[in-house]
Amino acid sequence: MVSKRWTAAVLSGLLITATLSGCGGDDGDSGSGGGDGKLVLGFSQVGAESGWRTANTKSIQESAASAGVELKFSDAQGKQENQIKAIRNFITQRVDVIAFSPVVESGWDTVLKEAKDANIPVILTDRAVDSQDTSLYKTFIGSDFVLEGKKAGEWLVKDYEGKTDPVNIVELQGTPGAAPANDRKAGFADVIKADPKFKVVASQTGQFTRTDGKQVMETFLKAQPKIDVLYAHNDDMGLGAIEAIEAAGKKPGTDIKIITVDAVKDGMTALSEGKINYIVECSPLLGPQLMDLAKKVKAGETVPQRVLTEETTFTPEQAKAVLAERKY
Ligand code: GZL
Repeated sequence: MVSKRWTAAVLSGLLITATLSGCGGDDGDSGSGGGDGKLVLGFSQVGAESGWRTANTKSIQESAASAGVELKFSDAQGKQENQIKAIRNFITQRVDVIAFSPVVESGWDTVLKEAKDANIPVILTDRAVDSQDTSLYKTFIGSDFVLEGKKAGEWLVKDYEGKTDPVNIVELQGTPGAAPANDRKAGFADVIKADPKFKVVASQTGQFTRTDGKQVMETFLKAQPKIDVLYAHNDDMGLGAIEAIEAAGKKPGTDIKIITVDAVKDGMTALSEGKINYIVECSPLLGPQLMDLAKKVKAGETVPQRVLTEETTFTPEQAKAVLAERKY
């Protein structure tokens, strides 16, 4: 007959073991650590709005697999409330590290404080947040969107050097409130303000999607008597706009010059065909660096507050030369 005392001793022993095993991986931090000692990374992705996003998701998923990281991946379908929910789930699941691409810049302090209080480090990827408290995240890996906007503006200024006629520009903005939309707009405006011939006659969001880019360009074409240039905050909106321009019987890249950002395959193809005149690259291939940063953060190593991604620009001739080898 098993004594009550023996049963109580066994049960309390099991309880202690269970509690200890839930306390963290090899360095005893707060994260759960995968059952097999793998780093567990919770990632909240914006959605699947563009070719860039699809390539970014692929890079993260493939890099996690090759780095032996257990990835818990959540697609927010473009909604901040879904990202906040996902981050809270990751906290409940006691993942080792949380990473996310914030769909918009504002409204993150509360949930980031919850992660900090749970002692779970956070990494920002791709897009920034406007939190004043930079202790809420360990590092931000992504592009300089203001510089991307400036590069777009500098090409336009050079392309119209010596000309004096007014240049009417329409702008397809990214998602309202998103860092790339805010910053690409600011960088571009900052450069073209130097010459009064440049005038942004219409600027509206195309939500970074091809469909919305086409619809908004249709309204621009109906409303504007003369459009010389389209500046689209990403390739996908530019590609949608090309459909609208061609449907209106105009030649994209010739009747209306087009500048976009990203340099995804479809954009680079249109560039090589002369339908787009200039593309500013924004690399989505953040996966390998993210996995490296996550491992360092979990191990308690110091990481840079800001990790800038390397990127360049392309003309049609340059696109033709590299198109075959492009990874996304
Ligand atoms: C930029 C990224 C943007 C891309 C768009 O880093 O956040 O979101 O430029 C994507 O194509 O939708």
